[in-house]
Amino acid sequence: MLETTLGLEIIEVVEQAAIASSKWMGKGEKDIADEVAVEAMRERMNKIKMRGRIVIGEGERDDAPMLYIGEEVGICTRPDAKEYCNLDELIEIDIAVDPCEGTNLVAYGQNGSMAVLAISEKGGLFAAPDFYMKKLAAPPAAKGRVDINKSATENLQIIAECMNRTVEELVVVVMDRSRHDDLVKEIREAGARVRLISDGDVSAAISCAFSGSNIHALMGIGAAPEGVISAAAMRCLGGHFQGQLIYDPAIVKTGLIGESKESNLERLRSMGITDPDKVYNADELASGETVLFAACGITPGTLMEGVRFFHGGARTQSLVISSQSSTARFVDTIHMWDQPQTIQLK
Ligand code: VTB
Repeated sequence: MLETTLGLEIIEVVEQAAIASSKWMGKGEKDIADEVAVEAMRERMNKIKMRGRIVIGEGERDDAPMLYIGEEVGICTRPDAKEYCNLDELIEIDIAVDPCEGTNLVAYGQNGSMAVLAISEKGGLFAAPDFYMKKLAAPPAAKGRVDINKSATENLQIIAECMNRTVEELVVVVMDRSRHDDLVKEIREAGARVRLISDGDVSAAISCAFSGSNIHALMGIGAAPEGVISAAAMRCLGGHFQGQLIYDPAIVKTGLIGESKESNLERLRSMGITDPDKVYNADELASGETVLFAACGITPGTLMEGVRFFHGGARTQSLVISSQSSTARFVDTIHMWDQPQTIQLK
């Protein structure tokens, strides 16, 4: 149901966010690149006949004017919804959004940014707190064989075995942060090669599920909300994804989490997370019966092209993944605003 009613619409949602953001590519203004993506995503979402609720968004209501956690989106959430929607037949859906995943990448014109979202029925996506998450992503062949509790060395040996190759033939993506110094050292000593990225671990995680991407694992700590979005795609693609919340400021000192471990644990408890050390699998982070994922490249990346403008229009590439139809569709769209002079075939 979700896919048939929302399929094309959610492509437009990510396309519009990507186009808006890409106008700010290379301008050194990461906040604006984000803001315009949020605005475009929200505007397009509110034209869809649905009753949606943001479960992962731009932050808590007080800090985020738009697409805040708990915000209702879609025509059928309007006070006059009766006029437009058959409220009896309506399914309520939960939405996780990251309108500009990799704001720095956009601001500095670097590869790997995208507009992305995941959708499921109400309760189908883990409402991850704004914490960090230790992540392990690996190709479908290694699913359930690798384990976040094993060492990087062991996991690399398992991936190599499952893929019938040597550890030297593997590439691991790690975010370029000092917290990963030991991890990077271990991966190199094990014989694998490392791709350090400055941002954008959603794209890196999902790339593990596609052979030909030349990315065989994502290891290390990134943000938890991005982990849920990655898990939604990996669940549909049959790739391996595990995540474990990080709440100890001794492990991650910057950013989202507070200064004291105790207060962080308290915050998690208040959100109903009783086992803070739990390792979540992809199908626990995205547990709904139906899961839909859509992303559109802002700058070029491993999975998708970035937005390309031409006189009178633009061309985008998106990836839409559905658990319902078991499909991963690459959608190449030409957006014609004025009468275009030429439309290129490829
Ligand atoms: C992480 C990563 C994201 O930002 O959230 C990162 O998951 C921020 O990490 O993909 P730090 O706080 O360590 O800088 C992204 O790279 C982009 O949103």
